[in-house]
Amino acid sequence: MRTENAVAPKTIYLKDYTPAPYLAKQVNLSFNLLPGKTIVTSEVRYVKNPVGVSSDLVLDGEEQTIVSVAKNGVPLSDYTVADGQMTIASPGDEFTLTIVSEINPEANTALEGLYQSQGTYCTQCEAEGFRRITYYQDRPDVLSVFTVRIEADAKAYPVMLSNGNLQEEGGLPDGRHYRVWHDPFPKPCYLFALVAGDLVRVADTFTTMTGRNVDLHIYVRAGDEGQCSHAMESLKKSMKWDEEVYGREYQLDLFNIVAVSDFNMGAMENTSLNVFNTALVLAHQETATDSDFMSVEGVIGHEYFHNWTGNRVTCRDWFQLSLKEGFTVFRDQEFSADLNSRAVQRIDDVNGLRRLQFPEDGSPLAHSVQPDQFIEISNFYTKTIYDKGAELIRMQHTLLGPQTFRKATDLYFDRFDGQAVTCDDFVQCMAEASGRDMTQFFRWYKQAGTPTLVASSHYDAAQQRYTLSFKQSQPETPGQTDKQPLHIPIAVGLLAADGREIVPTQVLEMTAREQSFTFDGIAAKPVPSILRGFSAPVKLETDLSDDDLRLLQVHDTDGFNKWEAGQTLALRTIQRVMADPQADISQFIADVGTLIAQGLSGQGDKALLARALSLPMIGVIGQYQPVIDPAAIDAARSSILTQIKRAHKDALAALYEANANPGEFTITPQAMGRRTLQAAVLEILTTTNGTGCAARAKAHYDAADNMTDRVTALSCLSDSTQPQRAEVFADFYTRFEKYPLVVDKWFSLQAIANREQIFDDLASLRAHPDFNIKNPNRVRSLYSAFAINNPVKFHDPSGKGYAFLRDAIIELNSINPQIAARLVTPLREWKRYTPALQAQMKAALQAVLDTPNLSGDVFEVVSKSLN
Ligand code: 0A1
Ligand code: ZN
Repeated sequence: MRTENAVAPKTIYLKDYTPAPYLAKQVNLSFNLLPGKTIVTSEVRYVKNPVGVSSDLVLDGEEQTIVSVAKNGVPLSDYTVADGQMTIASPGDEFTLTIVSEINPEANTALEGLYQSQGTYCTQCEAEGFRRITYYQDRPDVLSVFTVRIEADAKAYPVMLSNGNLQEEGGLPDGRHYRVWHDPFPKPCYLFALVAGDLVRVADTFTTMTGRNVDLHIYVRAGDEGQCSHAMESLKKSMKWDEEVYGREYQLDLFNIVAVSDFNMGAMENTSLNVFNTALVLAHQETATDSDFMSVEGVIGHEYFHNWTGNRVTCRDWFQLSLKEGFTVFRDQEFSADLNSRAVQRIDDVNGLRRLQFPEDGSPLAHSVQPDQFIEISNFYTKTIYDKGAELIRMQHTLLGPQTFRKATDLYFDRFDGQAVTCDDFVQCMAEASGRDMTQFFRWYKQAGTPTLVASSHYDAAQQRYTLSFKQSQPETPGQTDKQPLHIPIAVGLLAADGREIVPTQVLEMTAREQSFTFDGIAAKPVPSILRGFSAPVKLETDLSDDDLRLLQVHDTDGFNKWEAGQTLALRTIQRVMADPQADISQFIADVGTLIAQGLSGQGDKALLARALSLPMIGVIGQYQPVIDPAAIDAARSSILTQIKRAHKDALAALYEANANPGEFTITPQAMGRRTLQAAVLEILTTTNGTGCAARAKAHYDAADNMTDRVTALSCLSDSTQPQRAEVFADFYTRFEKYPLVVDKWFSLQAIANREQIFDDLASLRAHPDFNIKNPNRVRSLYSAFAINNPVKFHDPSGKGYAFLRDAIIELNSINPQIAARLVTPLREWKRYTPALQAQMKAALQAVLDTPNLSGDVFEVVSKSLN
């Protein structure tokens, strides 16, 4: 018996890809789940790959004890095990390999492979978790048919699930039972899943476009079954949407979702057995906010859409991760846009991109959407792979137009169903279906960094000709200094001085470093609306005047750019106040008054108005500063909010009242719009933190009949020094202490407080009996909430914020390396901050790097950050 554990960090390169030496024809797995140890028997029929370049079979395996190895039923000792791999030299053209090994799911705190969450066995195999279950070629281009037998105690584990269809079940001696599952569709091992536990089932059905009935089952812990209806409705909507928009039908007769409390990410698309973080399944008005409801809908959609984009067509290697993730994010964004408000969805998606992906793209960890190298693939589940990847798909959709894009995706699914392919294959389908040359476009996949697009304009009255000129440039990023110009779709419309649209949206295609586009027959100097719908993920700089922006803010027909014009005005105002705290910003304050008046007239979309009334967040503003100083941004932002409140107090109070809770809870876009508008108004009204503010926020809490309103009140009180703060937080805890997802909110809402005693608060939250370092949701609710959503105190000049995070990273390094590595995120952008902050952030990173026994995950992000 031998055990293999630590594996030294090693860089893997895309250029080194070679096909797998052996194909796996059939995989039979058998799990004997016993307390303290699980025995895994894997029997695989291997056939030599005709295009393989080596004749040695190399299997990946970690964190397990090998009990026996046999070839064609005969014990085999002629193998070597080193560095997480078992090598069998030239085993032959076709043979069956049987490996018995022992694993310990109960002791697995990394939550990769087979582990337990509150007594339920579950798996997480993407990206490289399967190797913690058994020795196998753990790579996405080895596809096989899986048959899985599970055996366990019948009382403790009445539910036992795996992928595909139930083939056989029965009782066994000693109170045990077994089930056999068979998935007829070949799949890579990262899509394998197993669940065993004492769970309750919520059931429904869906009839597909060809009239087949699919059973839909959601499994949760007893007591949570009343919180599944939104997830179930979202699943049915997703299945229908994929049929209508992409012509994609579900292929099996059963679709299972299981919710677990301990999960490193949001959810996982294992074929017909999705495993979800409870946070993305459970939703009820009393415990979930509107934004939770939206996330559940989006993520249920996301995982379901992976059935085609990820599972039926999968990735050749992990450098192609965005092939499935970028496309699937684009699909879930469009699904949410179709179901709710397209403009609101786009605003929120772009805000997220700017706040989280742009900083990544400007950091030492900047990487391209199809990276060339990595050490630990789990570090590459990034905003760049997911969200910038989605922008790349969106640009192709824009360039081709919806019909041709659909032709291209049909071609993609037809050609590659059942195969493991590359991003290049995807773009090739776009090229073939449209007859376009996409070679230059592909640079978007290879070049990291957020491009800057500078626009200027010229009007020639004599010729009645308007010219828009653009310059594109790209920053240097690690390992990439010589960037080539990109193919950028720039959606543009023109407005006349009276606000009429004189040229409707056109997509200009920029391919050179500098390029001009002319519009003829333009009778007077127009105002351009540039980059409508945020048609490319760039930083746009224009020569528009404040008056031009004001015109767009009122008249633009593009909902995104209408909002964007207001945000640009707000950004300019914040910059003015940062340069001179006494600056005259009366025009801006008056413009906000116009928006409030518009709200009082009852006109317009409330969700859009709420977003128009919200100043850009500190993280977004920072992206436009050459050197980021969060405290200075916050001071300017607060001063503007105070001026808005002083100038418009009565109108704001009236707008608040006009949008009071009508007493009947729904989650329609209109109802959510009303709540979010009321919240935006309350945020301004409570900005000065006096007794009146606290009383107002407490009244909002007392009147609440749903979690959205409660969270609104708590976030308005969180910075407060008034006595109501403690009262409301205490009441909230007492009411919801039995609901872990709500207790997460209780932690977060305190961690984001911008107030003097925050470091004492953080220490007591860390010491609170409900804090559990092994539960990723709880870790995120304290540490990520603080480090990402409390920029002022995280970047406190004392360095205490960095030290708080540093200690958690070091502690988690040995418990859950994936989560530890993810916590490093806010530190890696250290070079963008003021010199004093930089030095402290760097020191925190160095302290982590100096920690003995650093995991590959943490080593990679910390060492690259310090480069
Ligand atoms: N493919 C999943 C994300 C995912 C990735 C890795 C995981 O392991 C910790 C879990 C989930 C998705 O895109 O939803
Ligand atoms: Zn995904």
